[in-house]
Amino acid sequence: MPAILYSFRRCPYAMRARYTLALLSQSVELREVVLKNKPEALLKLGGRSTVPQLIVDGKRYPESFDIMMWAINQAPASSMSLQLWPQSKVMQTKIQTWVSYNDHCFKYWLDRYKYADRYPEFTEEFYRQKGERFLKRLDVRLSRYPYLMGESMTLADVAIFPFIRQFAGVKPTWFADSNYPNLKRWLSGFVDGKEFAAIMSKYEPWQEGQPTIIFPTHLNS
Ligand SMILES: N[C@@H](CCC(=O)N[C@@H](CS)C(=O)NCC(=O)O)C(=O)O
Repeated sequence: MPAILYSFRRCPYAMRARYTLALLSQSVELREVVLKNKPEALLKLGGRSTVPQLIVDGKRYPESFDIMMWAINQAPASSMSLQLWPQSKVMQTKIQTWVSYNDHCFKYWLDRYKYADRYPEFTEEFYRQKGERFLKRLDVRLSRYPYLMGESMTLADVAIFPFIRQFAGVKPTWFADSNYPNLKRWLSGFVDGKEFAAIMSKYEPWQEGQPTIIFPTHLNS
């Protein structure tokens, strides 16, 4: 039985998980979830019902980064898996530090910028400026290297780009006019690529008993 991935197309956590699975050609059964109407099969697992969630032989991975690591550990040692998750402990710690900053600090301001009307204590511009601190750091880093860790894409890039895409999407004109040339180049490399188009395919919400959808689709044949 394939591993089951509960996913939501537009969720940045789910995007990073799907992107990693696709890069490493790790196949899962994809179950598209509507957050307002989560399927019974997910709810009855109990506890957290956030997406993405991966279920493998009864073992549950409710954190997107753990799903990315599952994909790395499943994949045969290849140039892609070693590139995404280098063996150097120093590099691994650096990747985790960037991802952790994204998830725990940047995401906080991103939510407030995106939904400024729900957080009327401060203005949208205030929230955007808080988020821009991370954009600036990324832009400086990316002025020196094509990717966050250097010459090659790692899990740091894959984990973070969906959140920068979301930030850019709040006010696309503002982002287009902003002075983050390196960040824009890096983001375009992801969102204009064929891998991203492939992981953003649309599926109807999953229903019990429906035909299995294998993801990534290039593993269907
Ligand atoms: N720390 C989790 C966060 C996942 C998360 O918050 N997902 C959102 C969708 S983007 C969600 O499921 N929200 C619905 C809910 O909290 O019930 C991860 O890395 O996977």
